[in-house]
Amino acid sequence: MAETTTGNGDGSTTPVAAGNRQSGSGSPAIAEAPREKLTKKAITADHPTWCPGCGDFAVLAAFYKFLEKRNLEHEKIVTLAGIGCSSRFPYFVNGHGAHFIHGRAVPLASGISLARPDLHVFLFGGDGDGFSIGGNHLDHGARKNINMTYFIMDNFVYGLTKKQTSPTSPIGFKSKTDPTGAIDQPVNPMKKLISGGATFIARTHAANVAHMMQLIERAFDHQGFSVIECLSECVEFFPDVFDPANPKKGGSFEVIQEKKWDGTSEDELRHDVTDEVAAYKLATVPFPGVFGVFYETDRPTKNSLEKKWIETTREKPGNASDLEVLQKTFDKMK
Ligand SMILES: Cc1ncc(C[n+]2csc(CCOP(=O)(O)OP(=O)(O)O)c2C)c(N)n1
Ligand code: SF4
Ligand SMILES: [Mg+2]
Repeated sequence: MAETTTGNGDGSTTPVAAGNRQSGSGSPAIAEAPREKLTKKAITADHPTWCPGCGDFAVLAAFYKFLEKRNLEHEKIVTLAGIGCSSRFPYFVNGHGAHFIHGRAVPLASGISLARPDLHVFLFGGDGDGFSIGGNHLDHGARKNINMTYFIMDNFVYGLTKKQTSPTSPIGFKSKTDPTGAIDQPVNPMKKLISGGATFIARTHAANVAHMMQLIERAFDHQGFSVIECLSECVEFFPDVFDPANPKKGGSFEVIQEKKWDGTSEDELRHDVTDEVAAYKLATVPFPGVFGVFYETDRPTKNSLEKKWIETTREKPGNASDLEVLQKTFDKMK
């Protein structure tokens, strides 16, 4: 979870105890007005423009539930996205947010997360946005372990642009770009994320709101680059593709049994979420695969490493101002 900090006006932040904020230098502390509980009404913005029945509605509903449950500071909620039907998400959340360039949501979110580590940065988007045009950015956000929670709504198709083959479309899928059926090997999101270096990797389904909620909470509580792939049906351009994974349509929804470390013989068969190779093996289970947390590890975030680096850089010239540090750096280049 993000630590509570206050801006120092120079781009840096200082941790403050909740309810102990100062109104300005030299002025007495002003008691904070009690916060009203965050309600669904307060966080709802425009009425979603998705097609009736689109899986993305359920993701939004789960996100509203999560925000209400965790009662986050309203002004610290940031929702960001690239372009796509799923990427329209920030329009529907009343908070800070941006609907950015197709595939460039991770760099945008990275800048915001690094500049304002006190904010809760949530990123939303589709399989095309995340694994195709944004695939390279996804890898670098993951390896740098930049603190954010990324929800990829995977419908195996480009929905907004009306049915082109996406990087997760199965072989044989007929679309406007593959009228005779897709021939290319699809991306395996779990494998890509594991090898990319993401530190929290999970998989869920939009038909299972309770499961989505559990995973959003765990991803949010994780420090670092946390990603959830959520199968979310495009009822318009790829209907029923998730039936085998949708309990509401009679499909199976096999949840990963995580190790409890209770020393029992059953536990030996359970999944160790810190075991990268075991996570990779789970990712090879054929469609519909398994659902839950594949991998989770603790690694320093870029946010924390960069903070330390900035502090030592400032300390060296005797806690000089940012401008003085910059000037000294330029002087050295002369
Ligand atoms: C640079 C750029 N290339 C292509 C497009 C066209 N475009 C917009 S959304 C999109 C794909 C959306 O697919 P996905 O990310 O899976 O989201 P979905 O609509 O399925 O939720 C494409 C190709 C664009 N807007 N910008
Ligand atoms: S086109 Fe598909 S993904 Fe887009 S809103 Fe409609 S059902 Fe959802
Ligand atoms: Mg898509």
